[in-house]
Amino acid sequence: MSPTPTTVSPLTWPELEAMSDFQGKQLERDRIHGATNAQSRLRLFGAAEADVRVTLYRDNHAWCPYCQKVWFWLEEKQIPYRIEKVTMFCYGQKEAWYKRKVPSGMLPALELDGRIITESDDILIALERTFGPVGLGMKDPAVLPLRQLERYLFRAWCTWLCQPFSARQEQFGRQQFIEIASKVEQALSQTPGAYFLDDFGTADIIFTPYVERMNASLYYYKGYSLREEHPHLAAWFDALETRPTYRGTQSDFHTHVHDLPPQMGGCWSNQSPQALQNQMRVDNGPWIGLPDVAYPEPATARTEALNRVLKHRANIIRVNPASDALIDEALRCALTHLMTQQPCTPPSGSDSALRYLRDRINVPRDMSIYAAKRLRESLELTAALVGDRPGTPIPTSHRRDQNPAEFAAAS
Ligand SMILES: N[C@@H](CCC(=O)N[C@@H](CS)C(=O)NCC(=O)O)C(=O)O
Repeated sequence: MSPTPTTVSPLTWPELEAMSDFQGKQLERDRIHGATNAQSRLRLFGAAEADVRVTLYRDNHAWCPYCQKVWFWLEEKQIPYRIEKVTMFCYGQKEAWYKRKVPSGMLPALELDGRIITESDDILIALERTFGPVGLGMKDPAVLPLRQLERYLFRAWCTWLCQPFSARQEQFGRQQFIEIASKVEQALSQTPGAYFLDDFGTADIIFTPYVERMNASLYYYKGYSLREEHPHLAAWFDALETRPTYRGTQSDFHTHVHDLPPQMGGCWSNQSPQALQNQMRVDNGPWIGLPDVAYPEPATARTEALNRVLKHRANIIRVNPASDALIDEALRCALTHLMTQQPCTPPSGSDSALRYLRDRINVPRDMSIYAAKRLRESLELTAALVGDRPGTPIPTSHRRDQNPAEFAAAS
C-alpha cells in the first residue's frame, strides 16, 4: 500500500495575509504609472492627471479583441488615459450611461478631447493624427496589405472554427486556414527581425488580438498548435512577449477558449484525439508548459495570485455555489498549497466548489498568466484530495456566470 501523503492544516486568513506583499499605496501608484495591467482605471506614465485627453471604453473582462488592439496601442505610445469598463451583452446588461454615449453599445469606444470615436481602426487613425503613429501607421503603404492579410486570416479562422462540424467543412476550413497562415509566415519571413516590418509597430498591434485567440482556440477545438506549427509566428509571439505592454494585455488558453463561444456564436470541436487531449489539458491541467506563453515564470507568480485572492476574498466566497464555511476553509487549503507547496486536505464535498473557482479565473482581468496557472494548479491539486466532481459547467451560449455586478462592491 502506498503511504498516505502527509497533509498540513490550512493557514488562517491572517497567516496568509502575512505571506502576501500587498503594499497599498505603492501598488496603486504602480498600477497608474508602472507596467501595463488590466486593473487600472487611470494610466499616467509619469504625467499629471490634468494631462489626460483620452478615455478608453473597454469591456470589464478584457475579452474584447478590438479593445485589446486600442489598449495595446495606448500602452505602447504611453498616452495618459482613463479606462471606463463596460459590460458586454454576453455576460450582462449594457450600462444605460454607455448606451447614451454609444447607442449601438459596441466596444471599444474612445473619447478624445471630448469627441466620441467608435470602430477600432478609426480610433487608431484618430489617435495617430493626434499623437503620431506607433512605428509605421495605419495608412502606410507597407501596413495596408498587412491589415488586409490580418482580415483574411481572421475570416479563415472563423470559417474553420465557428461553423457546425462536418467532415467536409472541417477539411475545407483547415486547408484554407493553413493556406492563409502560410502567407502570414511568408510576410514574417521577409523582415530581418521577428516583427511584421523592420521594427515593431501598428501592423503587429493589429495582428495581436486575434492571433492570440487563434492560438488558444485552434489548440483546444481543433488540436492544432499555431505556435508549434508555424515557426515565424512562434518567433513573433516570443518577440511580443518581451514587451511589458503585451504581457499586461496577454490572456491564456483557458480564458480564451471559454470566452470565445458566446462572442463568436459557437466554437466547434473536430473531436480529433489531439483536440480531446488538448481540451483535457487546458481544462484540468497541468497548465504550466502549455504553448500559450513562452517567457519564463516570474518569481512573483504565487504571491501575485495570493494578493489577488485576498483582495477579492469576500466576493469569491459569496459567489461560490458552496456554503461560505465550506469554500472558506477549502480556499484556505488551496492557498496554503499555493504558498507552501504542501498538500492540505480540504473539507469533504469541497472538490466541486474549488473547481468552480478554478474554471473562473480570468487572465489578465484577475491576474497575469503564470499567477493564474499556479492558482489553478493549487485549486485542482487540493480538490483532487477529496474527489473528482467537476464544478458547475461553464456555459457556452452566454457567460452570465461572470456578471461583474457581483464584484462591483469590492472594486
Ligand atoms: N468593427 C468593430 C467591431 C467591434 C466589435 O465587434 N465589438 C464587440 C466586442 S469584441 C462588441 O462590442 N459587441 C457588443 C457586446 O458584446 O456587448 C471595431 O473594430 O471596433
